[in-house]
Amino acid sequence: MALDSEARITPTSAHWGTYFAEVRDGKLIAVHDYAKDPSPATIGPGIVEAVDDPVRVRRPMIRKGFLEHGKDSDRAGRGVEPFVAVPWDEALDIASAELERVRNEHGNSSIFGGSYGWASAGRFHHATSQVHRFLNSIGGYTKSVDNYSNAAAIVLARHVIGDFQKEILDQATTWPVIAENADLLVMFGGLPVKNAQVTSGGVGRHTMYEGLLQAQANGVEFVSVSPLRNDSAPTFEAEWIAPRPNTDAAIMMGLAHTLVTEDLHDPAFLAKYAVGFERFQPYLMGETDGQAKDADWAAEISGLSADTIRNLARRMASARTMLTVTWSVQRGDHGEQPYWMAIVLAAMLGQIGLPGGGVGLGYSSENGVGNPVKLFRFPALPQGVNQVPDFIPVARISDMLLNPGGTFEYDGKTLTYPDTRLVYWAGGNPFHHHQDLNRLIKAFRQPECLIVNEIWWTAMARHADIVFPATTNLEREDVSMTHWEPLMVAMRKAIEPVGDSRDDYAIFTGLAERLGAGEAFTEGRTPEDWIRHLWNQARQRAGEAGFELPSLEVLREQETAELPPAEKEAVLLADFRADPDANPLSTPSGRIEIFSETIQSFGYEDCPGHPVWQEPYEWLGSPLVETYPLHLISNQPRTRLHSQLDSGGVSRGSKIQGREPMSLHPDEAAARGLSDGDVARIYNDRGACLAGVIVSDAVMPGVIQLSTGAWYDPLEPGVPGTLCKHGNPNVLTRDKGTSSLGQAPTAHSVLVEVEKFEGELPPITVFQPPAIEERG
Ligand SMILES: Nc1nc2c(c(=O)[nH]1)N[C@H]1C(S)=C(S)[C@@H](COP(=O)(O)OP(=O)(O)OC[C@H]3O[C@@H](n4cnc5c(=O)[nH]c(N)nc54)[C@H](O)[C@@H]3O)O[C@H]1N2
Ligand SMILES: Nc1nc2c(c(=O)[nH]1)N[C@H]1C(S)=C(S)[C@@H](COP(=O)(O)OP(=O)(O)OC[C@H]3O[C@@H](n4cnc5c(=O)[nH]c(N)nc54)[C@H](O)[C@@H]3O)O[C@H]1N2
Ligand SMILES: [Mo]
Repeated sequence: MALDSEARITPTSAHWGTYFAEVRDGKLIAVHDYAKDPSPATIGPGIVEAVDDPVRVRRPMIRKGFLEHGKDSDRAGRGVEPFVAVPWDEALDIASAELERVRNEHGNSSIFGGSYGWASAGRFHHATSQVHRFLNSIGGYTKSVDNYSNAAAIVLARHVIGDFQKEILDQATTWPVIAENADLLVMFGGLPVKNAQVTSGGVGRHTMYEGLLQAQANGVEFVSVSPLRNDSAPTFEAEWIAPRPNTDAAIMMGLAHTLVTEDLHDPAFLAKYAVGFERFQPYLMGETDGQAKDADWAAEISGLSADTIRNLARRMASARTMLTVTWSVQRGDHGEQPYWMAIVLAAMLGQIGLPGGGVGLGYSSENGVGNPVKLFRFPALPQGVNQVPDFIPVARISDMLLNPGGTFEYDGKTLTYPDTRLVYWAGGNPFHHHQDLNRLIKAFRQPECLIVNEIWWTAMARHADIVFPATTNLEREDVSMTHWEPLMVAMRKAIEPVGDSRDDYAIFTGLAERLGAGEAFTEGRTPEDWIRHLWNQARQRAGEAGFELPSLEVLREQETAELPPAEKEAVLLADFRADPDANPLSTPSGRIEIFSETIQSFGYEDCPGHPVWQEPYEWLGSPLVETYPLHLISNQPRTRLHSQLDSGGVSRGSKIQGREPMSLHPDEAAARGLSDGDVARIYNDRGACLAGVIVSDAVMPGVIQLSTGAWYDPLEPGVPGTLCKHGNPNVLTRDKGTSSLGQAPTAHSVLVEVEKFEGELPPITVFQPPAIEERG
């Protein structure tokens, strides 16, 4: 669409929505929401300032010490020394020589290319797909498995209920069915609408909020079990139950115990659809360890009253109840347990497979969960074959770098950490996503070479030896097509690449050609050829599935296309309920496993054969509260996606004196002399950061809330334990797996203390580029 001779409006897609970019004189001046979206995200406009801001990486950069000494450089210079700007050819030569050296001297398993991260929307220019394809084309790499979002659930679910993605999330009962049939939603972690702004790969219509409104209009009642009142939007008038964080498994056991003692559970359902209740029941009733897991016991642990727990159990048993659990609840120590226990509790209620009843694991964690959409297998960039068998569970990265040759447990296997010499990252930010950043800094000093493709000077780019400047999706053509989302978007190039940036495909082509793998990587295709190739594959699969997608030309003309509606309304595990013999689960027994012989056989003390209550390493019931009395909830930010667009206007507009906002209860604030607008220092033994204060009774006492995603901004770069001036919570979190089973991240189990920051406020420097030297 053309406005006048200088203005153009072109469609694009982001993980948080579909947008129309308005460009004048080659500059992005606005992004407009998609007209058919009933609840556009607040995140979108952040790109307008960020796309060409001072912290864009504009040219290839090499850390000074690395340019001078290569693999023998002082690696403590990472994140400290200045960078030197070098021409593209020279940077590509240096990087490819390092890749060549490492694969010859140490083998491809010494290249870590896990490269976790959300990257950007767009099927072709998906940075993590690109880096994996590239590394496979040169002989392979050590990869990572699972994710930071729901890794404990992924590993647990395959043993106890089925494949987490394909059989649980993809089949989740849809919002219209819930609105139509449920009486009661009991929401562990609430259902924060802020998180449903996002679906990985793109969103057309944000439907989750609408779904909740519809449910409310139909008289559905809401109970939110969460440390934060606003995890259920005020509109829904949910009853707010605020337990100590990380005590959900105990609360669910208290509910389960009440069901048994009051004869409210469903033995017929358990007998027909589950195995092992008889091996769990003695633990629940206290026959095995002398401790009944009754409501009084759960009240003691959670800080709730026993009556609250008993009444909730009765209410759940007397209505069509959907039990929902956000992914956050398993992102804590022993995170497998609340998820397993939620499945057991729902099985005891006997409503699994009924419309509007049973269990939902991840509603609101992305808009896509429960979105009524036709399931369609969109094509993806082929990754090739990885010849290296080594892998790590994704959150074990620091462990891997610090313990080459060391062994660890994961899902019944004893595995060995490879000896990592080179790390390649594209499309992710470990200084956002990983826990215990001071430990991560030490870990990143181990490899001989660290290469990063980045758009902005994130802390990850600042800690690299070689940085290649990457484009944003507004600087390239693409097509967005993604899971859980019916809308496909022709993403158009709106502006020229900023500075000397290139897309990841061009960067990897340059490297692959130097390493004799040019043809293997590109298959002779230009980006336009690839986009057409992928789109044509989608069209072919559509034909096989009995519907049509337009040609690429027509798609670009009409800007978007939509999948046909789903054939039937999804009700999770309805087929299993109808006939469990004909439609068994993919678990070993084909049934819901309340007791898992497989998990029991692993012999893990930290994850035995049935759900148990085990204390998290840090929680409000641990002795550590005498030193660190506050539980930190570092949940997802409302104003951005993780660390993306933190330098843009929307995110920066939310800061207090330039710091990330932190909310705490009026009593906690008063005890520390804190008021709205102050700056506080949050600290524990692992680190410290500053944050801006919001005093709010929407946070329970004993808890503080500081979202993830403020860019790491160290007061003294390179000094372990130094203050983060800006408010990155991962200087405080602990780097430990959920258990030997899942080895998933545990960002939500951390205690801290807070004090007023009285000194002179150090300026935020992370939104300026690092020191850059010119040569010659
Ligand atoms: N404390 C705490 N920590 C957490 C969480 C928490 O709840 N609490 N949540 C965890 C979860 S669930 C997740 S998923 C992770 C998210 O962690 P990440 O996915 O690593 O976070 P992002 O900020 O999305 O990082 C993506 C990076 O890719 C870059 N990028 C975007 N597009 C492109 C591109 O086209 N090319 C290249 N080369 N780069 C690109 C962006 O600039 C950005 O720096 O964080 C985890 N960390
Ligand atoms: N705007 C925005 N949306 C996002 C993202 C983003 O960065 N920005 N990230 C996306 C990604 S990658 C993911 S994985 C999802 C994550 O989705 P979630 O994991 O569901 O998101 P969180 O915001 O971490 O947590 C939701 C709420 O759970 C509560 N909670 C935390 N710990 C506990 C606990 O122990 N017990 C109980 N009962 N409640 C607890 C917190 O109060 C928190 O607000 O969000 C996605 N959506
Ligand atoms: Mo995530």
